[in-house]
Amino acid sequence: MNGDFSKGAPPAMRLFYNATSPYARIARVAILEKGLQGRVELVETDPWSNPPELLEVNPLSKVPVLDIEGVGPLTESSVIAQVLDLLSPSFPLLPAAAPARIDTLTRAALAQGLIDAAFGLVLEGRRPEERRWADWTGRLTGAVTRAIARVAERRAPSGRFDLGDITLAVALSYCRFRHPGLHWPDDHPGLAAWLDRVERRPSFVSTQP
Ligand SMILES: N[C@@H](CCC(=O)N[C@@H](CS)C(=O)NCC(=O)O)C(=O)O
Repeated sequence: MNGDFSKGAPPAMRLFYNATSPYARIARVAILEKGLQGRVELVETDPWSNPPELLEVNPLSKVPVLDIEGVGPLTESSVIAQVLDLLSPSFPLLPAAAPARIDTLTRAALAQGLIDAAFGLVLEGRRPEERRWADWTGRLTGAVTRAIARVAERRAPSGRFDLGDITLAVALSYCRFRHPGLHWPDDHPGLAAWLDRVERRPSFVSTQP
């Protein structure tokens, strides 16, 4: 495995993605913000149908997968974003050193958990009505509501647009897209206005579900 990206042009890559996947959107936004789109072939796929070309790079049949020439396939959106950050010095997604790096990773982790809960709610809603588990739906809704309240209350502008911000904006955008009945934009207008601004970035416009 050749993982030394310090010399020469970034390697050729393929990104397996699905247009509505928030996890894949993190990788797509990261690629665009870092200006790496010229090195990445986008492969749209449906993970739910176990396509052989996806299974070859990810036995879990999940997106995103970033297949890097000379390195191999990477899974997990946050791992993909962190490796993309190593490929080019432009637009750093993560500060180099603690404590700023810890802050970015902590904010990205909470936002990732928000996506997990919001995505879990979508999956629960796809079950036949009689098989839905109200307690579980309530637990996930509580997690979504509390996580959004926490970021609204504690989010201080970091002065940069980093992986924590990208993951949070993808998470909130996904909540607005999949759960329009949740009234967090009314409860936290400052956060909703921030999301409106982020959604005008070209990287968000072109990856809208
Ligand atoms: N923790 C993973 C989650 C990836 C994930 O669950 N992706 C969904 C699409 S939104 C998927 O491919 N699901 C197919 C499945 O679970 O079988 C990440 O951050 O990349």
